[in-house]
Amino acid sequence: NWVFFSMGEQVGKKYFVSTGKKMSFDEAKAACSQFHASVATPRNAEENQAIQNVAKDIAYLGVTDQKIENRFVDLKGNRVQYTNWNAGEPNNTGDQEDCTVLLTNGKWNDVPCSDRFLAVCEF
Ligand code: GN1
Ligand code: CA
Ligand code: CA
Repeated sequence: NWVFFSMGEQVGKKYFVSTGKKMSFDEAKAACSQFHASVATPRNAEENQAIQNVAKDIAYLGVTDQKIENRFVDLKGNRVQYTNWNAGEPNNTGDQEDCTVLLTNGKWNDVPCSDRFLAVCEF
């Protein structure tokens, strides 16, 4: 099952690319790891902007609060220092939003991990 990537953007040693189809967060992790990449985790405004540039629609980031509600961590479980939440987010709508997407305005929103979005991978 091939996943296609569009042209990416480089920031420092990181290279960001978007998947060309929508998928759940688990599928996003699998799609990125298939290429020895991981779901993108912006560490600063410059990386966030690059991810926004490559994502042509709302896209998953590698940021979750699946273990402890409202404690947002990266894929290694480390609490994220840089965040860029949209106004009113994270709001854990329906008590079931434990994954994070980058909106088209570059701001973040927490969403259900089963919902399907594009994903940005980082190499
Ligand atoms: C969306 O559609 P609604 O209002 O139940 C969004 C939430 C946001 C909310 C902001 C799946 O929820 O994450 O916090 O808008 N749900 C999804 O108003 O994107
Ligand atoms: Ca949550
Ligand atoms: Ca939300």
